[in-house]
Amino acid sequence: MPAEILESLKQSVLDGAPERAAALARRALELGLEPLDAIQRGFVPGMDQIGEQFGRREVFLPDLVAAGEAMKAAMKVLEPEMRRRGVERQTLGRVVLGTVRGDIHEIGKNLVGILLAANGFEVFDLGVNVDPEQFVAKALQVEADVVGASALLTTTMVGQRHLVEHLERAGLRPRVKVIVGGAPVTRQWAEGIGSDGYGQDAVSSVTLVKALLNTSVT
Ligand code: B1M
Repeated sequence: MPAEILESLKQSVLDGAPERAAALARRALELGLEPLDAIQRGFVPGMDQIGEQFGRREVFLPDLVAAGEAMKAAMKVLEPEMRRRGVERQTLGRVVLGTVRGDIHEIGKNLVGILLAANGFEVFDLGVNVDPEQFVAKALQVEADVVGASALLTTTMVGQRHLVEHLERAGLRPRVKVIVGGAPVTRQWAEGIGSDGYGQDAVSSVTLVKALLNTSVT
């Protein structure tokens, strides 16, 4: 694994440089890096570092915005490649995804969606700032097997609890499974709100959804 390219991917996020991030993502593919490795071992450490700096007030909101833009530019390059490499197969199940109300963080949720799609699930991504009612309406409309809610803020995690409650009221539980994830979310929280599972990261979320739907875990 060429350490320099991973370091430069990370640096492009820290510098909030979307064009450089996209160019480096292309370079990483040319060098034979797996797109997921480029994300998880290059760009995400940059996001984690800028997040920590923001927490310590060493950088400010515009820096966070710029880092997010850089990561999104890189994802635009890597996403089609991940989809292309996903094996074509019959649909394993339907998953409705979104980030809960009041929360506009989308990068982790997008990654979960991309990997689920690449692994044979049909994904309906409602985007960010999604009301529980919207999740329920979409789940009914597409006859979802799983609804997944992302939350990145401690203040918006409660939206995941609301989602479980709304699905129960709509009579969709326990048939429709609920998974939750996001940086502040824990397994304990996931269990406490009555969801069916905690997705720690995008890769384990695929395993989780497969296990919940009793499809073969690969
Ligand atoms: Co924000 N932000 N942010 N931010 N931001 C965090 C989350 C924060 C931890 C930074 C910090 O202070 N250290 C902090 C939250 C503190 C807290 O509540 N615990 C924070 C804050 C405070 C804020 C604002 C309130 C700042 C302000 O305005 N003063 C504001 C809130 C806006 C809002 O939502 N209402 C805000 C805004 C933003 C930007 C818009 C600038 C930008 C988002 C851009 C975008 O998404 N388009 C942003 C960013 C980039 C971050 C950090 C730096 C990075 C998040 C990210 O994309 N990580 C973040 C710090 C951090 O998390 N390290 C931070 C990369 C991504 C791949 O990882 O999202 O964790 P992650 O997803 C992982 C797993 O969590 C999991 O799988 C993913 C892939 O492995 N996962 C799931 C996620 N969702 C899942 C769902 C699942 C399963 C697994 O099933 C459904």
